[in-house]
Amino acid sequence: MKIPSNILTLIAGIALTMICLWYGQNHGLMPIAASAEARTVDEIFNFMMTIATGLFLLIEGVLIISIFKFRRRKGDLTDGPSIEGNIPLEIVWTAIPAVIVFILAIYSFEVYNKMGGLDPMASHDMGTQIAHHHHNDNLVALDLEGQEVALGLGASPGNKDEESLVVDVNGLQYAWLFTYPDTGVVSGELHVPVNRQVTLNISAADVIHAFWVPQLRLKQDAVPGREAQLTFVPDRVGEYPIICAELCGAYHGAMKTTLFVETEAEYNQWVQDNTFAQESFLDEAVARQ
Ligand SMILES: [Cu+2]
Repeated sequence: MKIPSNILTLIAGIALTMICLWYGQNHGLMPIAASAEARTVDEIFNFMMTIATGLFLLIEGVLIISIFKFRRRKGDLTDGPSIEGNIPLEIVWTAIPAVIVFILAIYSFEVYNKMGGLDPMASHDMGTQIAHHHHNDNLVALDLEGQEVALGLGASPGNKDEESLVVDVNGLQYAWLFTYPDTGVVSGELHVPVNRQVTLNISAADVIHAFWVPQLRLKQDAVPGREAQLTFVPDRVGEYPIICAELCGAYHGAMKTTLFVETEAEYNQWVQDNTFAQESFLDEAVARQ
């Protein structure tokens, strides 16, 4: 019995659809998602993986089938049939990618906008940014004087909560320095409580660095003389690497630290410990003078 080819095509199409829908969710290419923003990014990534898997299997599948099915048989010295193109086919294979690209463009625009990336206020509102960032340490305040611009993801005022935890992040050769304006804590590690919005004001003291946490799916350049922002909601307790993602010098590869997403209690304890440690250090320094 011979199965009609349109039935075979239908079965292949269903199988292909199921495989790419499954693989789009189970590719395992992404690290753990530790923020609400990471989940949004993963949704579009998975969507693209689904489409890419379908296209890959379809094109490679047809190629492999053709290699065997239309190979030159022994003793066959004839030319292949002369085919002069196919207008409907060309319209279809132009229209399908055009539609896919259009959908992806709208979707990614939507995701970027949701994360605050398109906010014009974030990159042009110089006045308020200058006023806002004078609590940076002296070194930076001097560098940034009069020419600060905030840009970056999640910077939209509409996106920002009242109770957002603000941390000033300074990149320098070869370390990250985190200053908590509310409590005065200065640290080489970034500690944040889980499920509370965090706003990072990112700057650089010397050369261009980039603040990157793969588990947040967020990366932001740290540019001398400029102020950039990242706003996110960490929603998974854990320890995640903070990596400098811009070649910044000989020890660029060592410019790493850790983001600690902690429970409220753990975070408060850390703040208390560090406030106490810094106060006693300062007291000692004053006493010595
Ligand atoms: Cu760096």
